[in-house]
Amino acid sequence: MLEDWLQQIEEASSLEALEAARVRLLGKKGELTQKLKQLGKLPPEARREEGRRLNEAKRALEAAILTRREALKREALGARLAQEALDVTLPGLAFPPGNTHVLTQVLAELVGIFQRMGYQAVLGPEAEEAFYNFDALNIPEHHPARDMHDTFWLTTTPKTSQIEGAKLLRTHTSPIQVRYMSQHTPPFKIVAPGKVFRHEATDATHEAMFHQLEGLVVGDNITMADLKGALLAMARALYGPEAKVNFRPSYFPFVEPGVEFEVWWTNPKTGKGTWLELGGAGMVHPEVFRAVDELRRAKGLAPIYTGKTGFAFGLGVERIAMLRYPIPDIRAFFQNRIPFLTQFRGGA
Ligand code: FA5
Repeated sequence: MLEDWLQQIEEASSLEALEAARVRLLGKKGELTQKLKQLGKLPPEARREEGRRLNEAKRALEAAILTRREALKREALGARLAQEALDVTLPGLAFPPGNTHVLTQVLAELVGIFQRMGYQAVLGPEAEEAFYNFDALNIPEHHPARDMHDTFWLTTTPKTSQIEGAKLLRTHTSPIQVRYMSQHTPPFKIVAPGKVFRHEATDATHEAMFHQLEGLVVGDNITMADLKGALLAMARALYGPEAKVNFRPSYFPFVEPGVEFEVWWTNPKTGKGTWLELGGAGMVHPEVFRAVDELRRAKGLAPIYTGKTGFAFGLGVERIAMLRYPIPDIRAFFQNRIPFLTQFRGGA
């Protein structure tokens, strides 16, 4: 009888089967338990003998179950280890390379074009003082651009830049002109890339946040011809040696004369050409030089800009990228959709 029971335990091929055998033999209604319960029905002599036998059998079974359980656990662990073994010769998981944002690529290309012409790249703050963004650029107090509807103000006292420290998110990169001139001596050539912010409704060609590249050249006898030469060189670098530039009279308070400049762009798909407006430009307004000298005086620096000449330009970077690829909707730049972003892997 015991032999048979021990065999059942030996033959249990899994932890579940072993548990089933334990219940079958030692559980509440198990075979051995039943026999123990029936001891009372035996005559006293036989009861003692049978009781001893059954208790020994019980201990033997319990020991056998414990041993078998350990063996089964070891087996299970061995099987799992074998299954999970690390094959170091398997090929690794593909890790797709990242890439810089298409606008970062275009900005780097633009800055590179001007650096090769001897320009230095500089940066200015995105949270700007109203004085630099407007007043020093000859944009007067009542100008509509200063309205709450057009500008993200960071202080509760908009428009009145007389109030010390009135701040806003810069609406263009032009304040860098004033910041740079107030600390540096001409002649110099600089470009300044960066984000700008306008409180306006967005559509396929307008965003509330976009990028500009500002340019400023100041020296003796700088003329409109120098401005035109610089922008033509940029257009050729961007669109090839056949590129053409056009200047249309326009108005910006901080330049005189002021222009909007366009490049002749041939759509690679249709082969058709059109004039495309890229940005504003012009000769630095004498009022800007005057404001800079006033600022320099206040800082204890020599007022050296009166009588200088210079040109400035500011162009929209999204516009250039949209034409290049082409990208039909400006909002695609900032939606962070992976399929859009990874199209520009070829770049820097
Ligand atoms: C300016 O911001 C002047 N500071 C440019 C300038 C600099 C003129 C130096 C003279 C001298 P404007 O507001 O036109 O100008 O903007 C310049 C370019 O930014 C536009 O030609 C356009 O390409 C781009 N731009 C303007 N508004 C948006 C917008 N909401 N979304 C995307 N691009 C815009």
